Amino acid sequence: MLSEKKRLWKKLVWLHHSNAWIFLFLAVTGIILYLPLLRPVLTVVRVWIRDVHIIMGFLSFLVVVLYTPAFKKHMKQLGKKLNQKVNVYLVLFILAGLFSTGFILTYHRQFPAGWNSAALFLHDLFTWAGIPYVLYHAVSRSKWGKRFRKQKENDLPYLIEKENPVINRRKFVQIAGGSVLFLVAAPFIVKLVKPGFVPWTFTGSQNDNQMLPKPKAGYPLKGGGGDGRFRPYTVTTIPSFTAENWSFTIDGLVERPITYTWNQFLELPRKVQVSDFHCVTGWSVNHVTWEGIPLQEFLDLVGVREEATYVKLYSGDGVYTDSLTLDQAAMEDIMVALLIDGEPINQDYGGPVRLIVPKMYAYKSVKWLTRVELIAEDHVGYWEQRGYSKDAWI
Ligand SMILES: Nc1nc2c(c(=O)[nH]1)N[C@H]1C(S)=C(S)[C@@H](COP(=O)(O)O)O[C@H]1N2
Ligand SMILES: [Mo]
Repeated sequence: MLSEKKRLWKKLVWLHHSNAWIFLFLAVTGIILYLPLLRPVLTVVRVWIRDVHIIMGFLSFLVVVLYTPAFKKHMKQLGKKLNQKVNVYLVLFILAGLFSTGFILTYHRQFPAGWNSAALFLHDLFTWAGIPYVLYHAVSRSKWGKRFRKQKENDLPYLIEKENPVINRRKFVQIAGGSVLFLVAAPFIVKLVKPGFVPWTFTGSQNDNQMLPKPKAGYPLKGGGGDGRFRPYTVTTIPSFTAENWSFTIDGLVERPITYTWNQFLELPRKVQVSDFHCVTGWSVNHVTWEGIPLQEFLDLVGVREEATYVKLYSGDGVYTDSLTLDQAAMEDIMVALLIDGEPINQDYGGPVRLIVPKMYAYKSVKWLTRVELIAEDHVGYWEQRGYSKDAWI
């Protein structure tokens, strides 16, 4: 009887601690993916971190599925009271919330539109509720556990923990605390290495661009304003532009390459459209009103040569690029946008001028667009080189 109890408890302890480590790993990688401050510095490993996060999420789900029946049996054996169960059910609820929303985010192409945003919101919520709760659980149990164990020298859990040195709550708390501290400090450490990097400017909307005269909206706010919040992404420090140093070029395999100054660019006739904006990581902003020039109008103007099959899109940040086939580029809702919801596009949202490709994930929507080059062979874009699919269709 005792050995059966002991085996069960050992199994539980093992599952519990595996899950604690997996949870810590998920929390750290999740925060890394979330923190706007870290977006510009982790670009090389970002997709890799996301994939490992997803795999570990599935693994943790397995562990919980294994844990639950063993736990039930254990509770029965020890005749534990309900208040101790409530604790566990709360943890299971948080984990279930994280699993289900994580699953929807991973497979959001298979779910109805709008689910991804809701899932992301809840995933964030469960994370911010779950991490403090689990940390509290670990810390409080470690103090309480020490006292408790001294009193009950012949308590079975105590005996097994003593036998099994892998299980060390204090070590867990140390590593968890260390990771959180490290994540908080990371942007500032990066600042030491990359002097141009300003950690505290990546959270809000900022505008150091000096684009004068300011573009004025030529149309009323058709969409009524975007619904949702953009999460500003950049793989470099946010570039800033002035009317003097900014220009816009269409060249490559064309008959008449052209470069516009800011003043010339403002003279171009603009159109307005309302479209949804989807990031492949799960967030969306719906019915945004964009005002600008359809990409196709530039292509018609310069005369695309026969050898050209792709357009390569360059960001003025000097690093980010992407591409479209000529057929894709002909979609009439692809816009070289100047205004968002009736206002000039802010610097951190890609202003003065960004591309938008509403039918594709937003990594195609190159921010700070300054050059469109017609090329003969495919170009693999920045995120596509780092793991995003060439197929960006939503
Ligand atoms: N130059 C540049 N353009 C970019 C990116 C970037 O990092 N640099 N990120 C892309 C991705 S993945 C997304 S989701 C959107 C984000 O737009 P936002 O920063 O305005 O929210 O911009 C796209 N265009
Ligand atoms: Mo994105």
